Amino acid sequence: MTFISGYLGAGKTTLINELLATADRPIAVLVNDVGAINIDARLIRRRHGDTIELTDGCVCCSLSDGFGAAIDQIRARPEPPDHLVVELSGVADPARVLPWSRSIGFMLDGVVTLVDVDQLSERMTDAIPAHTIEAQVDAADVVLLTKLDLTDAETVAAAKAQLTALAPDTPLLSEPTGSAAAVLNLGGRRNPTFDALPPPTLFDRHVTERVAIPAGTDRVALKKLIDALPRDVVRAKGICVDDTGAAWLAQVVGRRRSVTELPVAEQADDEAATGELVVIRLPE
Ligand SMILES: Nc1nc2c(ncn2[C@@H]2O[C@H](COP(=O)(O)OP(=O)(O)OP(=O)(O)O)[C@@H](O)[C@H]2O)c(=O)[nH]1
Ligand SMILES: [Mg+2]
Ligand SMILES: [Zn+2]
Repeated sequence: MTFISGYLGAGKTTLINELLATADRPIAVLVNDVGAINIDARLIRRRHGDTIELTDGCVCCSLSDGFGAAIDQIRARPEPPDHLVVELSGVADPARVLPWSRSIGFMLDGVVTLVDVDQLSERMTDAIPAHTIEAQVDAADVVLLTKLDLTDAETVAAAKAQLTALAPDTPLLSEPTGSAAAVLNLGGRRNPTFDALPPPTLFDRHVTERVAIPAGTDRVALKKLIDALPRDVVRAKGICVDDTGAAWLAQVVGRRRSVTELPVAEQADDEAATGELVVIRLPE
């Protein structure tokens, strides 16, 4: 079992899709998305059938029954996968889910924490994301730096210094290619202790909202909609289908806001996953 952790929008789903594209053996994926709609499960499932979702809450705070049931379901398969990759929610503390890796039939391969170097310094100025990121880095066997293409060498060096100060003995990976291969088969936990469970109270303090995307919204209108979201929004995502049948994916990660087309061939038929933005803010 491999846990992929990292703050909201750090690039977890992107990494898992990369990893599945190059996998040479059966991998099952369990995806926890805090919103009421599991956009990530959809984005993974359209390329890879074997995806289980945990939706509407954080697995480390409130969805542990669901996690247990998913593990039972995977174990009971006639041909169980070689590897289970778990995408934790962006607000999860990996230390709170580690004990699940001792479920019968599983062993822990490692905790990989992604850090968006492009927005690390902004995130660390607010106590809620800062505590979340610190806990995630603290629990990591490996820290993978992401968004290297969006930033400069100076920012990367500052991020590395900040992360090294938080976790001096944890390897930092900053290779833009081959990351997927580098994060599986860590061969067990670097530090095999399972500390007492930290309290959940620190983590799930983000505010999650749903914003309807009006029928007929096209690319331009969707971009306008996300550009109008308040600046305290740390994460938003959603899919809509316009009048021509084209599907658009909106992605907000802090100050970065984009709309991209979902290729028709990759469109799932689950209508339920469209027409709404999941918006996550910090409390006032
Ligand atoms: N430029 C750039 N964009 C990236 C990189 N990794 C991820 N992204 C983009 O960042 C946005 C968020 O990526 P996701 O993979 O959905 O992030 P996540 O950690 O799964 O997000 P949550 O599950 O919502 O916490 C998307 O628009 C990605 O295309 C990267 O290395 N470089
Ligand atoms: Mg994701
Ligand atoms: Zn949680």
